[in-house]
Amino acid sequence: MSELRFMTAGESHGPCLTAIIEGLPAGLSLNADAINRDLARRQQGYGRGGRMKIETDKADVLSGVRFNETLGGPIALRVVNRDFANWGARMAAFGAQTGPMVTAARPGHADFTGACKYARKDVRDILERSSARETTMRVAVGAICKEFLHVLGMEVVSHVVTVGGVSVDAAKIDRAAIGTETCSELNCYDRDAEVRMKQKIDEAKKAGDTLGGVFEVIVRGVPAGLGSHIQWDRRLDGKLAGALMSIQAIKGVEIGAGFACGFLPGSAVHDEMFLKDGMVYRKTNRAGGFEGGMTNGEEIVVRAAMKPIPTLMTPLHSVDVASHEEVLASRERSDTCAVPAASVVGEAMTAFVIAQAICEKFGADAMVDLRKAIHFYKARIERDW
Ligand code: EPS
Repeated sequence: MSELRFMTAGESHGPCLTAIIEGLPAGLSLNADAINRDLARRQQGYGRGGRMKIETDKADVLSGVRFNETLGGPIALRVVNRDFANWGARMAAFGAQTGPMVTAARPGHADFTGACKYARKDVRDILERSSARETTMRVAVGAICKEFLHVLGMEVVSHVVTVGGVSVDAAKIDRAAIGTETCSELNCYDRDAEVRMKQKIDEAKKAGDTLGGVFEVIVRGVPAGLGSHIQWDRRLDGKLAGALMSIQAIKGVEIGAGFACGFLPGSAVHDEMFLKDGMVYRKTNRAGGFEGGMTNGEEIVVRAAMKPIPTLMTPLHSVDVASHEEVLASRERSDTCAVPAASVVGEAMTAFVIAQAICEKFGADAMVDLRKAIHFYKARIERDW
């Protein structure tokens, strides 16, 4: 069976970013608005830098879709970098190098390791691809996966829970509203905490510093039984954690109660099971929607921690890859805080992993067959558990 997969290409200041997603069934209704809406969400957020004022990311669909429906073939997507107009000579595919080289590595970025590994003397050869601008295409791909999941009754939403050490008060958050309300500037659903988070961002910006944080992704309506306990690489919680960890600047991922599980007894961790009208239900969801590497029918709840962006306007102590001297790290235009943007990328990666698991379990040639397969499966597990 073919697997749902995608790949991206493009440099941050190159002519465009591209992606190919392959393995979605034919007959999925799509429109450009759904993709462009998420692209716009990724560009927003208090604490973002100058680049987002230049770009208005819009996806061109170059293949795989005809008259608003997928054809089953690879879907090729392109987002043009408007900033290329300012970078054409410095980013030319052919010809002699123009413009200054970047040689002072930024601690925490791919600069130093990438320059060593790929034997590059201009750190720009590394930073152009390692930049979080690449996540534009993950979001475009993820928006298509979200549409696919939406027509099957699943919703992928997110919210920011911590920025720069300021955390939301979970008791104040109406969880049902997450993803339905118009997004706030930090994609945060505790307004008081958001005010304090914005103050922290202002302080960091003034100090030439940057801030990280934590976001949470929730998937509603997922059927039980995606993934498998049978083999290590079929455990869906593992795939999800890997997909989130692959997002630029993510340093930690936890599912459900996550790290807190290590501090609590079993009686305070496991979600007890009850019966109503012959159906199993739970009063808690500390497992975050996974048991034995499989979805258990509860909401998927996964959090990711983002480190502060490594480009500091008050630069850190570092080394120069050309002169081999100690220097201050290079400064590039960048963001003070990009956690809200990362939360949109988190939705995209989560949507991709769940869509992949759906295609694997139910087949992915035609939407009509897939819908029926899910319908019969759900009816069976409700009846014959
Ligand atoms: C980004 C585009 C980049 C940065 C940021 C994310 O634009 P530029 O480098 O032209 O200012 O704003 O990149 C990084 C955080 C990074 O580490 O490279 C974007 O589109 O998200």
